[in-house]
Amino acid sequence: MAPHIALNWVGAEFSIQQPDLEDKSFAEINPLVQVPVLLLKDGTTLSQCNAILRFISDSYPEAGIGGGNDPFSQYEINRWLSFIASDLHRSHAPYFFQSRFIVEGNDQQHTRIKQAAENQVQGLLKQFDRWLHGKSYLIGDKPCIADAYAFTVFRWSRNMTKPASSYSNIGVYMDRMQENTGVRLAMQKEGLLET
Ligand SMILES: N[C@@H](CCC(=O)N[C@@H](CS)C(=O)NCC(=O)O)C(=O)O
Repeated sequence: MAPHIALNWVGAEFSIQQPDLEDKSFAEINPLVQVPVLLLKDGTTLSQCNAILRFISDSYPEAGIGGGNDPFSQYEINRWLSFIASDLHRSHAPYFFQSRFIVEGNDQQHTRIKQAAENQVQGLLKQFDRWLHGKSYLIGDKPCIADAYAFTVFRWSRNMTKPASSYSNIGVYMDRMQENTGVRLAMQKEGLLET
């Protein structure tokens, strides 16, 4: 959803597909069998969410969603992108896929892995909530590519005891993002919002 939001923001011409990850033909497109993947008109395949987000922002500099030419803004966006991908995104993996984290685990072990993941996510959300204090967006007064990614990942905790939206600053931030046209369009298209 993050690249989908960014593509809306820059006004790109594109279509989206929900691939069947079980289908062997998808492994030919991305051997890691993961989304997102961006297929360009010339047949080039781009993978890795942050690289795709950068490609979109750099391809449409006039949209101003990648920090422009200012090295410090670039650094700040890259720092958010790294944190979201390497820390926040990854820490959700054991919450969703316990069997990848224990060989032949039983239900009780799976429950404990899930709980540990939830605890780790909560620690990161707590810190993220502090960082968001006084901010409308991650950098400056308009959304950037890192906001598209943060909003996407915040939604994943919606079934946890304490979802991201229940943190005061994150909750207000998510409401603000959800009012954004590009975000709403992406959510509608992905069936995540009533039309
Ligand atoms: N490092 C990759 C991670 C992508 C990723 O974890 N994608 C998830 C969806 S959010 C996925 O396709 N998971 C399928 C699976 O792991 O089976 C990126 O940044 O694009």
